[in-house]
Amino acid sequence: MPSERPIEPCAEADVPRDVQLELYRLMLLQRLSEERIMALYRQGKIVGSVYTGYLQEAVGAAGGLALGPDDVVLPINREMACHFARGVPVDEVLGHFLGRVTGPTRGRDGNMHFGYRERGVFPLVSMLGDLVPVAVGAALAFKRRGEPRVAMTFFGDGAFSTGDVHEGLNLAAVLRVPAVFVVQSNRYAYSTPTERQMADTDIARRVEGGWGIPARRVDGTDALATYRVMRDAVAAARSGEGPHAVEALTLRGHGHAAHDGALYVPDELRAQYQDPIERLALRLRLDGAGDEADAVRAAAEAEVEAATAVAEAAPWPDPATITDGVWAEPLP
Ligand SMILES: Cc1ncc(C[n+]2csc(CCOP(=O)(O)OP(=O)(O)O)c2C)c(N)n1
Repeated sequence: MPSERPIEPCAEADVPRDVQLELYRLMLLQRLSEERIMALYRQGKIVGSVYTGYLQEAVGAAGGLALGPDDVVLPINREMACHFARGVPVDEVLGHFLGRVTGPTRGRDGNMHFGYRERGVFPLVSMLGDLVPVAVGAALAFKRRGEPRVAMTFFGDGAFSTGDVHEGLNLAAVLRVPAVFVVQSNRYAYSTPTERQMADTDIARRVEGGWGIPARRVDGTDALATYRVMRDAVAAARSGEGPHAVEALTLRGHGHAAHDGALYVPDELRAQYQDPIERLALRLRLDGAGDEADAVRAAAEAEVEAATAVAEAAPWPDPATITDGVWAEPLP
């Protein structure tokens, strides 16, 4: 459970009301979809394991929303809201987890390893940090073609300790590509606290000092503040100022995955982090948009409910198609 303290609203910010409501909607879609996925997992309907972005929803929502329609995004497993920001239907995501043919991998995976090429969403690979060089490659292509497009990717504090991240950041800085790197500093990598896996936990300062990439730290539980920082980073990258980075300070609200009760997270630490969805809801209410926020919540609940029914009714893949999509050319 997050903090028992009275909810602190998001700080007032220069973010249009419709964008605030869209941030709220995207965070809710992630929260409600993941709650549903956890329930289906516990019912034995989803195999493997389940990872959530509980308490981190603002980061993926803000990043996804800060991008333009021609940009590309490379989310990992804590940023489901990014997919929704790109218009991915909820029933397809749920169908994917349930292994149904209607999901983006047509039943070949039941985890976050999926993308939507036509929507500019690159699929997750599980090797920590490996999406960073891929994002740099995409951004380099945009730069070489003279296209005003941006690539954004996400990684955790644990991934920040891998070599690929550093090679990717170095290349991005040298080539001044239009990329935005978002670090989800959520205090833990599995059960290892950040301060036990790196001597200097100020990742933004290290990115800026080490590679000369402008980097901003932001409270990742404040969706409006996070959105503003993302929006500025995307605009700067797009206008030819080279790569930018954002370090979002959050707490991984659940365990690493469904099997992990996160009993190693002390209550005092949990008390420092509030629910980003409740923080934005309170800001909207204080600003006189409580009814609109309630309507957004009701619509999101109805959407996830309906999407669950669609996904559970969807067919399984035909075993005869098992090799479809595995090779570029079908074998004779
Ligand atoms: C290169 C590599 N090493 C180890 C792992 C195993 N592994 C998966 S997730 C994880 C911890 C990730 O921590 P972090 O990057 O902070 O992300 P979080 O899970 O906290 O969101 C580890 C060590 C991996 N997937 N890839």
